[in-house]
Amino acid sequence: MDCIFCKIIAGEIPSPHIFEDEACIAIRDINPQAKVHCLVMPKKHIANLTEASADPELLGKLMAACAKVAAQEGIAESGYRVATNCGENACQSVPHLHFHVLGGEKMGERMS
Ligand code: DGP
Repeated sequence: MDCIFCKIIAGEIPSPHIFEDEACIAIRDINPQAKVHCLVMPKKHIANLTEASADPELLGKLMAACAKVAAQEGIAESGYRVATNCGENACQSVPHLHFHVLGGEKMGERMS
């Protein structure tokens, strides 16, 4: 499958895995939109949140991983934002589910 995140997970495209467990990995976003901007993604190819809703156990693991990554990055106390873009109107650009973990600075109140 021609999926850039599957290639990063497989190590075919270099991008340090800053976190890894049995279900997911985390990397730093190539185009950071905050001082800390990481991406948490399942090892298994799943297109987006709609598709992942069939596997709530996996979604729980991904949310727990987001919190672990935030702690590892030192932003758990100061606060952070977790977001996922799902589909065209949300401007999802990589069709492999990923959660953005953003923080390290004060962010805007608006989500859109
Ligand atoms: P989204 O627009 O929600 O699908 O976010 C995709 C994010 O993935 C975007 O913020 C940039 C990031 N990204 C795309 N390609 C790469 C890559 O090759 N390496 C890394 N580290 N991040 C990437």
